[in-house]
Amino acid sequence: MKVLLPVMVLCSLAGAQVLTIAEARVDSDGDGIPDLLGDIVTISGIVTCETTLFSTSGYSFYMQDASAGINVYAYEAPGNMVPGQRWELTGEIKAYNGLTEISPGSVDDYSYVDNPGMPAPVQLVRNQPVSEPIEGMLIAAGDQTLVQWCTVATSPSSAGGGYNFDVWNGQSIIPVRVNETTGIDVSSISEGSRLFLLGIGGQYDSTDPYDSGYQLLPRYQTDLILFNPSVGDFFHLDVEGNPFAPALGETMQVEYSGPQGVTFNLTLYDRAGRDLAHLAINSPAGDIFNWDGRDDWNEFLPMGQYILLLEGVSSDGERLTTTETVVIAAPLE
Ligand SMILES: [Ca+2]
Ligand SMILES: [Ca+2]
Repeated sequence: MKVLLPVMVLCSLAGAQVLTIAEARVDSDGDGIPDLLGDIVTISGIVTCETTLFSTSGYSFYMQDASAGINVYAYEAPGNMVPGQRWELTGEIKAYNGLTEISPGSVDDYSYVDNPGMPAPVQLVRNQPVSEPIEGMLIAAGDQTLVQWCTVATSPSSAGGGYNFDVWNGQSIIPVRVNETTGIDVSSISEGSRLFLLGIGGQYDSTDPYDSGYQLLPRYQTDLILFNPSVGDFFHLDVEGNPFAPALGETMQVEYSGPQGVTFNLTLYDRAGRDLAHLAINSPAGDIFNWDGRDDWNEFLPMGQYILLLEGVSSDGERLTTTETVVIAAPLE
């Protein structure tokens, strides 16, 4: 049964009912198509990028309120609209390859509200992908305060007027779509690069039921922060975030290094002395990385106590070793 929403009755130029953006983009039947498709609605939200940033002609940008975000796709937009401002606008709800849009007809459909500044990004937790509820919102992938970066899984490749690459957020892949119109230079990014990213949650899924193809859309060069940690040149092994529960997606940060010319082996042993995970093999340099608690067979290790052994061998054969105890914990109920 189709329920007639009161908004369609009340919606008029004088005092249109303002929907939250979540209400405007609601998909209660879960078919990947906004339930209000084709309806004219009024929303109020903060603009999170320049109005022409994602378009080659016309306007394509994003707005969000506390509830959700949405793409604004239009042939007209006010020239004085800038990121951080809140505007109210009226337009038709549309969908394009899974991306929910609102499409105002003319500049008369926009009105300035106030200037609260840019909203804080939605911070993805470790292993969290981009998904429908955060589509259209400003998102941070990789957490600078926790020093948990994303690792580039595939080097950028040129595609459809821009670049695509994937990053790992823990164990989840996040496709990153760099639009040519943003002018972002990806030449310093390659497989293995460590990144903290900001961007808008987007979707490009050409097939029903429109439940995949979520991506991150960086806006500016400064939305891609390369992380090149310094690990020093003294022989050391440090672990942080120990004990940890890999079953909850927790990771342990491991840092090791030593003087120039030393090659490193980093190996995890159980208490019976079996080597289970080779985390560095003849590595010519130190490193800092997040370990997800998997062994060489890509299986999560059972809870218990383990020994992490760092061996360094200098060019003249001198051998250095140090160890850390690692505890894999069970998830708390
Ligand atoms: Ca629907
Ligand atoms: Ca969608």
